Amino acid sequence: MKKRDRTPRTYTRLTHPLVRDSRDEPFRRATWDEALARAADGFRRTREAHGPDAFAMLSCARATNEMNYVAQKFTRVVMGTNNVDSCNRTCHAPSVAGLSAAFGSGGGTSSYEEVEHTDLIVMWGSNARFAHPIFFQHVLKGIRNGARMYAVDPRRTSTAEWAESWLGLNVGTDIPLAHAVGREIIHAGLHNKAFIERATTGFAEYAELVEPWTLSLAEKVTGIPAAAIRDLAHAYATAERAQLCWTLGITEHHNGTDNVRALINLSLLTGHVGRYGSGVQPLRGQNNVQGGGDMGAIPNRLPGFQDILDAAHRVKFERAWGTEIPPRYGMTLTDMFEAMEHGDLRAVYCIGENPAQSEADSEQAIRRLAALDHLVVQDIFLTKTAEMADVILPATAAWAETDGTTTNSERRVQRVRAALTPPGEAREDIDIICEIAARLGHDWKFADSEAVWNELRALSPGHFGMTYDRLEEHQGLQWPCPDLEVLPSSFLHGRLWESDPELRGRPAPFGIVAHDPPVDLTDDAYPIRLTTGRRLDSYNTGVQSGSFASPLRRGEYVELCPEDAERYGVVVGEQVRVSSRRGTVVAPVWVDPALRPGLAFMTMHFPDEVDTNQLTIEANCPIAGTAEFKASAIRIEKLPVAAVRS
Ligand SMILES: Nc1nc2c(c(=O)[nH]1)N[C@H]1C(S)=C(S)[C@@H](COP(=O)(O)OP(=O)(O)OC[C@H]3O[C@@H](n4cnc5c(=O)[nH]c(N)nc54)[C@H](O)[C@@H]3O)O[C@H]1N2
Ligand SMILES: Nc1nc2c(c(=O)[nH]1)N[C@H]1C(S)=C(S)[C@@H](COP(=O)(O)OP(=O)(O)OC[C@H]3O[C@@H](n4cnc5c(=O)[nH]c(N)nc54)[C@H](O)[C@@H]3O)O[C@H]1N2
Ligand SMILES: [Mo]
Repeated sequence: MKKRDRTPRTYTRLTHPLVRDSRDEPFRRATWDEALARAADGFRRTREAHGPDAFAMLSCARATNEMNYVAQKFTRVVMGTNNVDSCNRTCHAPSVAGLSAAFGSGGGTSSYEEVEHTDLIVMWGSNARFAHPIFFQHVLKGIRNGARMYAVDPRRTSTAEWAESWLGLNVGTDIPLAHAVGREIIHAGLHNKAFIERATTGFAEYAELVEPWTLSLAEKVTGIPAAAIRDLAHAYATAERAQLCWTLGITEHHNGTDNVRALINLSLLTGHVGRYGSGVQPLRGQNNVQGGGDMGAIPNRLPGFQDILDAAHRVKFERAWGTEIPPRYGMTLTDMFEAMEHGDLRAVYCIGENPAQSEADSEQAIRRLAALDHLVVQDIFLTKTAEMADVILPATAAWAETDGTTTNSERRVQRVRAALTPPGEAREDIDIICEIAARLGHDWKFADSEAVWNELRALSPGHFGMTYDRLEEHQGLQWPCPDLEVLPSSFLHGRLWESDPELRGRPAPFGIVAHDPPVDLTDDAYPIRLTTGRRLDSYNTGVQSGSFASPLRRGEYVELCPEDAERYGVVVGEQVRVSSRRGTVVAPVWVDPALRPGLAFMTMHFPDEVDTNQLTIEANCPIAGTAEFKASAIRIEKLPVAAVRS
């Protein structure tokens, strides 16, 4: 077995542009002028030889709204394609798709503060204590104010420790659980008949759909005792106000959008939406992943979440930008990797994403990236993806070195400001994109980030009322904010409660979705269910957190419950071989009673030491394109003593 270097890799900031003439050569330092010209030339050549759709942009969910606006404008105006996407695809795209289908808008319905003033909080597939610690402070205040909390998670997480009841379900059985909760509510006569009648459609079909999901059948499929399911149903239906929050435990499945619909159904059944203190909340991942989508850095929406297929929207942007916009959706991140496989995608401009380590089945992802004709990476660190590039452009860090705005999960747009001096020759993301645009014949004059924001405001009605001055004055504003005087409501869809049908608008349809177990089945060869996720002390692919030297830094482990550790005869710290149908990694064991027999947990935080995504399966949600990071089948083997020593 190959000897492994386990010393943490150190990431230092990129300080000057790097280029190389061929992929076998090392990078050499270049002037900005040379690097920008090379980046632009490659894009021009690709477009001339293979057409606009051979290009794709990955836009940074950590950078500002203004940067995301400019990145999607570059894609649509300079390159002539809608192929722009970001890590939203790996994460909450199912939430956006599910919320849009139900309510016509992809945003979470409530504000953070509302969990402080609610009666019941359900944390469903969300470990907010680790992954959303600021939101979790509001949850704790809610609990102190008397709210009850339920947690639905295969692991007894740090979040679940705070709950009155933990429902430890089998991975991928959220639809059976949600349907059983729905059925129980209907059978107990606790559904909100007036709200259902007035504000929803499809109830009869929904009632029929959930009818087979008795408590005892759901207990068999989910592994949760029937009494606990019944208790959740009654608590949710009888609460005066209730907040249903979910994250990746729901979305990172091959049927993520269906999972989201199944949860939204419960809010429609009980009327827990569109009122202060009652709503549905996907807690978004990156600091500005909500804003990136709002700015149009997604393949199906123009800025302001305006549908590309709607001719009126296109015409508005075509006039403003002086260009034609292709009247079709572009490629999602998932489609892009598929298109690389077939040679249809030839050039990628990757800004602040690390797909070589964050995509499911990373060996396959790396092979596909390597086949590109032209890869430009613009980042603050030399990532694994950057190492594969032709041109590397050093950017400033949006959260500390750049002016602009970002938008959080409660749709609040807030100002960020440059507080630190960027290292070396690093330049702002927006400047770099504009320099490349200029070399391709588009000379945009943005004096500063506010000029970009004002262009967006003029084109997106929901942002029009948010001038920089007003954002400053109110410490951020939530969209939709169409008016320069009136302050926006803190929650969405109050309209559903209006008695006048005109004001009420489109009713919310129940989602008719069926249980569909994980694609990667466990069997005798791969008997363990692996789920992957996060820890409090590290961040995503570890680029921004992996290199810190601290006693808290544990590095990667494969976590097992005590019973399984005993069954495999392994102890804490012992190296094991972990294999899936895609690949094999070696990792030390951690034993944690928060897990249940047959379940293992790993993170994505230390891919330079243990590349967990070699194990995960690229089985995607057909609606949202999100991969099933939460359910792989693995086998664990003790290593022979000699292998451990090497
Ligand atoms: N400290 C820290 N915070 C972060 C990040 C980080 O890397 N580190 N990353 C940010 C990003 S990009 C995101 S998207 C968010 C993600 O935030 P979360 O989604 O809360 O984080 P995860 O740990 O990926 O997954 C949440 C939970 O889903 C559970 N789960 C797994 N399978 C299932 C299932 O089938 N059903 C249910 N109900 N639950 C299941 C897991 O056990 C896990 O506890 O965090 C953000 N915040
Ligand atoms: N196994 C497994 N894999 C997963 C997941 C999982 O739960 N399990 N979760 C998925 C999810 S939810 C996500 S969001 C993805 C995350 O996947 P990625 O977004 O690919 O990974 P990050 O590590 O967050 O990469 C962020 C990059 O942005 C750069 N950056 C930060 N700020 C700036 C800036 O201002 N400008 C520029 N130009 N660059 C900047 C950082 O240096 C870093 O290289 O991973 C996905 N992969
Ligand atoms: Mo994410």
